[in-house]
Amino acid sequence: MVIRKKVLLLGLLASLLADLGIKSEEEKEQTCRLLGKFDLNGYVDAKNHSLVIGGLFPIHSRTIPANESILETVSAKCEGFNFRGFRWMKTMMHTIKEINERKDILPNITLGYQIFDTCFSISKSVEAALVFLTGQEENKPNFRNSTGAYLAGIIGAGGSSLSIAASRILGLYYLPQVGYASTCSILSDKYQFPSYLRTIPSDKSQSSAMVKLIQHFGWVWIGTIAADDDYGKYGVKNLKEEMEAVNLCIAFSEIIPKVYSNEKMQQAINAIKYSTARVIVLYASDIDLSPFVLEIVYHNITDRTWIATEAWITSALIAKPKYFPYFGGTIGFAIPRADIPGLKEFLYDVHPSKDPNDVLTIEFWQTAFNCTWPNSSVPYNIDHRVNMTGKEDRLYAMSDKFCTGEEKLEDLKNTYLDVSQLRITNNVKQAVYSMAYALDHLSRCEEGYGPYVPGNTCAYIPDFEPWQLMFYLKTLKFTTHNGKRIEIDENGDVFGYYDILNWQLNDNGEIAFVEVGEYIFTKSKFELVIKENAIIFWNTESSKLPHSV
Ligand code: TCR
Repeated sequence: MVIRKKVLLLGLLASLLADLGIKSEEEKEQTCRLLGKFDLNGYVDAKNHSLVIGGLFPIHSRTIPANESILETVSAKCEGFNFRGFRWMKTMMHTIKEINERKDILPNITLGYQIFDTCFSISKSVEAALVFLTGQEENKPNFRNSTGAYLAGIIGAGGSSLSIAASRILGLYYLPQVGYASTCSILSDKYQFPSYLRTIPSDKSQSSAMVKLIQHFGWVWIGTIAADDDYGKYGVKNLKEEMEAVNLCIAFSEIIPKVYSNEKMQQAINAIKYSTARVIVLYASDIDLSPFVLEIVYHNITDRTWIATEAWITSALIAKPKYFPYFGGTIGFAIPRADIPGLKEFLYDVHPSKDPNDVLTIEFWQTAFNCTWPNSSVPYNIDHRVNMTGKEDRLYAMSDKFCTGEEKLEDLKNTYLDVSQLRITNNVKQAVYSMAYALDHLSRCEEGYGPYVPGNTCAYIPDFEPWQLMFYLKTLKFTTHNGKRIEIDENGDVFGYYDILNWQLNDNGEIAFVEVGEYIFTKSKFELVIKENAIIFWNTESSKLPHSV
């Protein structure tokens, strides 16, 4: 495995001009500097493989606003190590390893990977999409073959806005992209996103489920808070349309800013404070939600019932006992949980001494154990947002203690190692499997009986065209390791079900996600069931079901 610390890439334009021999060396140099360089962290394992699968994961939570000259660097640095994203990424590696060991899928081919950190940002996702397509060598755009192995397709990216941005570029080439967490309804539009598919249901289903939940409990007036991105905005838009259709009312509709703005944040807080609506839908990823949660605590806003989307319902960032007075009783949706055999051992197999260039593992270790790895250049816990809000409770305290390498992962209570709530993680696994099954089907094609007309021809590994693989992905059906069916429809979508979870405090003082019902949806059936004997915790003064009028 090669750890790709810095990917240097000239802009596509510069490369093309240079290839055409239009510029002198000096001019070329100038163009490079003007276009800047891409600086992506990630992992590549392409040697000895004919095919690689690309991956995009949010291993950091945000980019740092650059104050250097734009001519020097256009690629932002990142901060806020994201343990959950790190686990998702490792799951992709683990799944590829598993597939390579299997004799029944792609028996004569071993897959490699090329994975980048998106830092949960659109800019990094776009950079990565360009690198996937053009390669990393200066002046040499190398379509889909930049690692020396052919790129089959891409897994990711995490958030909808990132997948949308990447997809607009990848879609131009019809390069298959299988999402594991991007749920925005517009990604189903094949006119705009012809090569996007996913192993997670569209938010259209979740918004319908929410309306059913609201009706079930007899609430009428609902507040909504959305993240300032495609996920939040389209999610709330769908919800509003569905609510209006059944005569439910929106009391207020506010946005959580992406880049911290006290003014915008206070607008949202005031809406919550002064509205009589006691039930509020929060449509946001957990990463975007944490500054908002701190505001709720700061303003001591209690006696509200929050309806959670699947993006934060089981998030360790939000589900902390100290937030329980404010967020206890939260009710919402989660995609099904799964166990993944062998993953735990794979996750534990991580140590910074294995490779001094593995900056992500070093940062993982430093952040997890609150220490500094000796002689490493990896910055420890820089956090610019803390200084901006003044309210952030730091995730980890600063420490000038050195790491010894003897720290024990077993002693750690950390999201990365928590395999009790594998939901998106399982989607990552299934996304990788989708790609592998499609490749497997492609590889089993018999000339003369193939799918492409005229001539019923076949495509061959490794140098097939992206659309030839899309053909197999678009109609893919398979059974997962835990016996679930995955059937991708013509829009790249899947059906499934949500668990309905309620936040309660268990005897150990931890937050328990108690299953109180489920929402099942297939082509013909949409059904919400709240268990008859379910005991739901409501965070109201009377502990009774809240009214929201
Ligand atoms: N769709 C969100 C992102 C997201 C997410 C998550 C992020 C979902 N679930 C869990 C972190 C953890 C669902 C989007 O932007 O589409």
